[in-house]
Amino acid sequence: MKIIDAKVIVSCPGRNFVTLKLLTDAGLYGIGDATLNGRELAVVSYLQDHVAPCLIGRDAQQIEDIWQYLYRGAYWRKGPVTMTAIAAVDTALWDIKAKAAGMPLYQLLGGKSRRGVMVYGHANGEDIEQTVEQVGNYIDMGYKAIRAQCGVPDLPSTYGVSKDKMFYEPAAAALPAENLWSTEKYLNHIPSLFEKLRQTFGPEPHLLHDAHHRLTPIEAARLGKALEPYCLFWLEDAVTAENQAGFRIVRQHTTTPLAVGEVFSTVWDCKQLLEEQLIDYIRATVVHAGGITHLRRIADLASLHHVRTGCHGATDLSPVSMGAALHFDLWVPNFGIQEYMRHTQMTDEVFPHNYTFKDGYLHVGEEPGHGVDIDEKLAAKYPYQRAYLPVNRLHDGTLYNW
Ligand code: EZ4
Ligand code: CO
Repeated sequence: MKIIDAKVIVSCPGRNFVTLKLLTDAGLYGIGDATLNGRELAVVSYLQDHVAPCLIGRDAQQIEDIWQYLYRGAYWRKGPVTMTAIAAVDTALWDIKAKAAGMPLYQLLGGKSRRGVMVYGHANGEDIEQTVEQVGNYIDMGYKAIRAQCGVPDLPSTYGVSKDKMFYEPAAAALPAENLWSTEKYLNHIPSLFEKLRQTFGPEPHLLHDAHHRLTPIEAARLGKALEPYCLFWLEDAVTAENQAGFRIVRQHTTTPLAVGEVFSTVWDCKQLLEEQLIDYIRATVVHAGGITHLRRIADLASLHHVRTGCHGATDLSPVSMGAALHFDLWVPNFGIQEYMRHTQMTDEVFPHNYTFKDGYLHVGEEPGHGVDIDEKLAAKYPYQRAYLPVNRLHDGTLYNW
């Protein structure tokens, strides 16, 4: 079964998505997500100019060989642009293989390990009261797990807090917005949010929080300790992880479970974190960490060290990523949870899919493949619009982590 065409489709149904469609001489095609938020066109060029010419004529069934060919063959290894491009090819090839086998993708991976995929939703508000109300809404919708973020007094904007309660979209400006950040104000405020949430909703709902890479290890240790009475499911991205050893300090001080890895692109980004058991959940995803072929290796290493999966699933990961992730989640033995930020109706229409939400779980359909398609005609109606994530500055103007 030969690959005869590799189409890179760029579309902006409310936000930008890059999608790879691989076509074969058997009439089967596969779809992969290639969206790298704020750097979309770098992956478009990587795929169009450098990957597509090497794929034409290759056997679509040789997923592993093509993965190695693109990873080793580039000579320049790793990095988010490379790994997102490889991921798109890999996801499309798994889609094709599953369609050829006449099976939903999870069957090829080893079948179901669970009845459904527990997901967490995003509750946010300008203040504690609003966030509490939003968490209540998610509980009413059936969610078992909710991430809670809230505005910080004296900071005009805060990560994760949006006007539209169902759809948080940080990449909204044609040039990066400049936000203000204060770790002191944040640390003083956040524990009271979780105190209020536990008072209101009791011990049952899983509560999560994302610090979005803004703390130093010792600050993260303080936050983790302060949150211990409220038994979080996890504290996410407390610290940037280029220096994996930094997590040792956090780990030594707190029993709050730690999650990190949405920006990771290979197993090398988390080797030490996993081997030293410095985290509890690994957030690497299908789309940014080399596809199912590579994510499976990360999950296997994680499982040796008591680390479970918690794949990234924000709106900048297209429904194609979500579909592929759900098949992965259904199989992976050391599954933890899946992030699920709902897409807008406009996005859902461009990417017809068969996954459904019920009682806090997502379920995939039984159709062959990963179950997500792209409506190319509709996609063509929404041309690319340049959009950047914000940057953060401290009060004195110093550029900080967003
Ligand atoms: O800021 O996906 O947990 N989710 C997140 C996301 C990220 C965006 C960046 O593109 O941290 O909201
Ligand atoms: Co995050």
